[in-house]
Amino acid sequence: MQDTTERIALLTEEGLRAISSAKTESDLLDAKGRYFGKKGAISEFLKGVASLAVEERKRVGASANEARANLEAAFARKLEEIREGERKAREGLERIDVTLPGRAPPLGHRHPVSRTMAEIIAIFQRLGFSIHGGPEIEKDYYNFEALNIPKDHPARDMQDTFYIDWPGGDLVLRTHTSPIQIRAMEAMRPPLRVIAPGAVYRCDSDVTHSPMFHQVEGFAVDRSITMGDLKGLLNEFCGMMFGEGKPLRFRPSFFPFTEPSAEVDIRCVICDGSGCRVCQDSGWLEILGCGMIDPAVYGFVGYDPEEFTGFAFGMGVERIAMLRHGISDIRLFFENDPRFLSQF
Ligand code: 2NL
Repeated sequence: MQDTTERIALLTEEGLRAISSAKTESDLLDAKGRYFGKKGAISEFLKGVASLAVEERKRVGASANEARANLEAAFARKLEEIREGERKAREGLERIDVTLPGRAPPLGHRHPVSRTMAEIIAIFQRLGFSIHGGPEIEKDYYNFEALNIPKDHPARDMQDTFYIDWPGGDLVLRTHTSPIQIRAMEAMRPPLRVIAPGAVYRCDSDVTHSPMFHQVEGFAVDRSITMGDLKGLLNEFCGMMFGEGKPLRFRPSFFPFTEPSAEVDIRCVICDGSGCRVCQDSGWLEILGCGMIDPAVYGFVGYDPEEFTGFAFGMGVERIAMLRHGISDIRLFFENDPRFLSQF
């Protein structure tokens, strides 16, 4: 029976060695299966001692149980050791370096068209003008009729204006911000100095035209306002917008709502007059239209044209932003590509 005890001691020794050399949890479970699991070597060995005498069987059984308990304890210790090792390794990998600088979220800024518009508005505010707004869906009356734009004018064509299909209403998307100014005149008496900024809509789309764009218009009405006041104001505005002393010129033009009318050019911001592609070798860039308010307009708002005179002007904001930054395609403003927008 010495044999039996020796055999158990041998199996225990082998089992302990397998446990101590295990590197992973699965190595460990492997060792358990082989030596002291349900079908392990010790259990198999015990099956073979059923034929022994009772006393003998008790001794062998006790010795086998003790061996199993030792192996279980070694197994539990090793399991904890392996798990602790894995925990440490994971902590090393996942360690957070709190001294690293944080990732700054990319900082946005205002759109170049919004910025240009805000600058134009700020200049006229300093010059004593107050800001007015109005609806973008406008009555035909305010957008055309009260501005002395006749029924057969091309601007009224379906080709040029977005008409709103709405029962009973002669509604359009405003094609300029002038209707804001008609509404202001209707609501208030002179003396008035008003600017009207906002989005406007025209059925037009190419490199220099977008179906939605922005305008700033302005007007002043008082007793004995002259074309001289208009020229002085716009000279001041161009100096503040494009640099003091910027040369400008007035060219005769036509608008249905002003008489006389003029277009204003500034010395080319690219070539300063020597001639380039942007100014088409003229040395000048058109930046706005203006004129003395036509007496017919006063008829619509109930002002006495014998008592009051006034001027008005209008400019496209995108056009001014394009000239200032040398941008050749208006559509870039509305694609919202950060590679474009981040440059301004
Ligand atoms: C342009 C030209 C202009 C006006 C707008 C105006 C408004 C009223 C009465 C008279 Cl209520 N005039 N606005 C006058 C002349 C020119 O705009 O080229 N805009 C982009």
